[in-house]
Amino acid sequence: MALNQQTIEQLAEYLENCQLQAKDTPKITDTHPDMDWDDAYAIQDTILQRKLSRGARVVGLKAGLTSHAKMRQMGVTDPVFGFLVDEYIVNEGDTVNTAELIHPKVEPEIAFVMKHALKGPGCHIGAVLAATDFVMPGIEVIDSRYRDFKFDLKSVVADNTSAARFVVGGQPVRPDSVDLRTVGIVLEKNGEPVALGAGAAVLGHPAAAIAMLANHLGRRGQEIPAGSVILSGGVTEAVAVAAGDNVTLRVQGMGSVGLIFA
Ligand code: 0L1
Ligand code: MG
Repeated sequence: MALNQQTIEQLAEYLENCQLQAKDTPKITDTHPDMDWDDAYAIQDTILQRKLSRGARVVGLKAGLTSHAKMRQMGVTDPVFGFLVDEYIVNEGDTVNTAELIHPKVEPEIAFVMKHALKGPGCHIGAVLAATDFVMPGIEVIDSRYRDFKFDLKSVVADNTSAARFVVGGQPVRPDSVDLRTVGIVLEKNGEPVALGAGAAVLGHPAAAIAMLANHLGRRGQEIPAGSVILSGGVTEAVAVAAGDNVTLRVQGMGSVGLIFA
């Protein structure tokens, strides 16, 4: 690690305050160019510890930047991983208060809910499907704390991969009842389709993102707990939203899920 413990704690407090106060910042590698991957995940872990100490509960995990469309949009080449806590949950059809966010965007995702724990290394798509209880449509609301979404991957990891809100819903289905590669998705904003795609846009198969997450955690001595909800990453590029917008995600054979922004 390149940063000392005090700097990691200061950066975690700073970034979490940016989230809680909805204020943006230049990316933290501008002032800490030597920050390494362990530092980045240590800052993310410290943000999680801060939330847990105030009574938050971990409800799941997320993989981000898992489609070429997203990677191209953000000018990066690798997936990243983050946590989901209860303060990010929005119920189906509920309203998201944009005053609590900086510059929200929505991502259409396939969410996995795990029946069994999953531990890497060596985790593959088959192991993911065997451990999955059901899959369902999910919309992630991302809100990078970095000004104009200008960042590098380490800064994004430290910022818990821009996680802000998410909703899951629609019609959950067993993973063996659907071909997650060919399943079609339509994201609508204010009744108009704004992004279209198929599951294979996510690393060839959305379960591959979950396997990557399990292998990433395995290298850190951690696992995906049973019961977790996991967002496998945006199928398309992210779409900016503002107060007054409503967003619906339709996933073939899995119904739809929606959110309103006020
Ligand atoms: O969930 C995601 O794919 C977002 C990862 C972080 C990058 C961004 O803010 O777009
Ligand atoms: Mg996402």
